[in-house]
Amino acid sequence: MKRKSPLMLLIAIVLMVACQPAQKQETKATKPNIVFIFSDDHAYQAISAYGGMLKDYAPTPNIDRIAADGMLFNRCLVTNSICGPSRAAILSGKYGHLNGFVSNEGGTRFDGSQVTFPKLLQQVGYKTGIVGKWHLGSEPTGFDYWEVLPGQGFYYNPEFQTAEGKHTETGYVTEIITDKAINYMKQAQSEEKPFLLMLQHKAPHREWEPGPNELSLYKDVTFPEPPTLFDTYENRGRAAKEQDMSIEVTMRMDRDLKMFNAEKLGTTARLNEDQEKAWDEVYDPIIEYYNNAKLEGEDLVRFKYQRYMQDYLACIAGVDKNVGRVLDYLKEAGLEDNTIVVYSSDQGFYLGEHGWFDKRFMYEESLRTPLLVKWPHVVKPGSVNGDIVSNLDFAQTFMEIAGVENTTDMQGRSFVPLLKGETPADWRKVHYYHYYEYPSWHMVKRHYGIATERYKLIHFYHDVDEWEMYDLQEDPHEMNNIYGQAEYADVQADLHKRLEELRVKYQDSDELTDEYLQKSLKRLRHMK
Ligand code: SGN
Ligand code: CA
Repeated sequence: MKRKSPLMLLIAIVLMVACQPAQKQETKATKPNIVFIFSDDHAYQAISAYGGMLKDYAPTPNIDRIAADGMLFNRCLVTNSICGPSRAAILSGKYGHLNGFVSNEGGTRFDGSQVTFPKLLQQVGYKTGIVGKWHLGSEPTGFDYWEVLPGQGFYYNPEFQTAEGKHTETGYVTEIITDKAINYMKQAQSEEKPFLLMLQHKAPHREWEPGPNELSLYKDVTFPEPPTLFDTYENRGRAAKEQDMSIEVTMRMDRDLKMFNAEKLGTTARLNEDQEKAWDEVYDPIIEYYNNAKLEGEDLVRFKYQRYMQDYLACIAGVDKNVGRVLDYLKEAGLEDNTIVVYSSDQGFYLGEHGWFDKRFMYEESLRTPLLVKWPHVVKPGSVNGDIVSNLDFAQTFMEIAGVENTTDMQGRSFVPLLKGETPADWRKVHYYHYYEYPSWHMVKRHYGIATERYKLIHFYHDVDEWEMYDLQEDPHEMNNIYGQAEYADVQADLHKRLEELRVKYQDSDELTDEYLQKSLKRLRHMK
């Protein structure tokens, strides 16, 4: 056998050593990590970077850091304001009528065999991971690591599901999810691969159970009331009048507001002895006050609103603190420069506007979701964008960032140009929406519609056949349905035309809707 000369060997070794790290360096330098932090039911009204009346009462300094270092989107609109459908749209880049997931209820399971953006990122060398709320029925696909909450998940001592099965952990869900996310990033960094992390919180979803460190944070704070807290739904149709999501009627004194007179109900019953002791120290005096006060009418609604805000915003304080932990970790680990951080929520939420909690309606508070993006050296710090973007765009945006050539039939559009401060001339000026889940929780009637920068046209088509139209410039709180008013006839005709165009563009139709109503929604129950 012919032996290699020592010189040749040396050259070979030098070449190997010189080339390998350079290659890795290049992958790392050209492919940024993506950290997608996603919470459940986080209203933009409860993020101080968005301004608004709660900003000084319940600030979110860590989420605000993302806006200060990056871009805040003022009009990110969802395709369907409800959990599973939002998540399915994000993964697939398609509306529910095409990805098959139109409703949380009715036994729908996300078809994990379809194309999703995490699968495409894997193909270009990304490590992909998801931890936290999933809520899509089937097991996650397209992830190298997944550890999710079964169903809605629990706040205290949550269960997690992995490919191996379920296990329970002790502690508070927002903190545990963050611990797991940081561990995942450590692991990914040691593998020297660019990574995608989907860090999906349960908080601040109903029943709004604050963590041990935030339990007493707002207990003595009185929050300002929204001007529409006592809305009577005049000048609107039956959908707004017949919903079941009001603070007055629907919100439960015990499970939602924790005014338990006997043993704890619902998920609060999961507290262990120590957790319960800390809990009772905070809630017992409030329960005592409530029992003595014998509140009625508007006073009772006001009390409920304050209780709701105290708990909801305390859950968010926990999320915010843990967002801070992630940002700090990225910095300490030297990952900050090459990591994009996105903060968003599955939809918006009512914080007493129109007298409501929950979401579902195409009205502004639930149609709009927060979106903040930090991308060092690309996004100008402190920038604000007012273009219409959507959760439908997230997949293609992440694909462009990761360098995936888009050969899919996804329905969104990458907003990377917007992040670079250059809105294309043909960027969308109108957004299409479709909500299906009725009859079901909160009894919001099925509707579809469009939103432009200034107007909305909405068709409630089931149970009723009613149109609503709003002029957001004249009527930002959407209190006055102008559909059919003579002075808006031209605008109305134009909106109808654009609605039809979008239904064709996105391939939605009455026939498809009927098919879904018969198939996946026939088991929807009235759960009042
Ligand atoms: C639960 C809540 C509802 C909520 C749905 C959907 N009820 O059923 O208030 O609208 O989730 O929320 S609760 O009594 O269980 O709190 S979603 O975020 O998953 O879409
Ligand atoms: Ca949600």
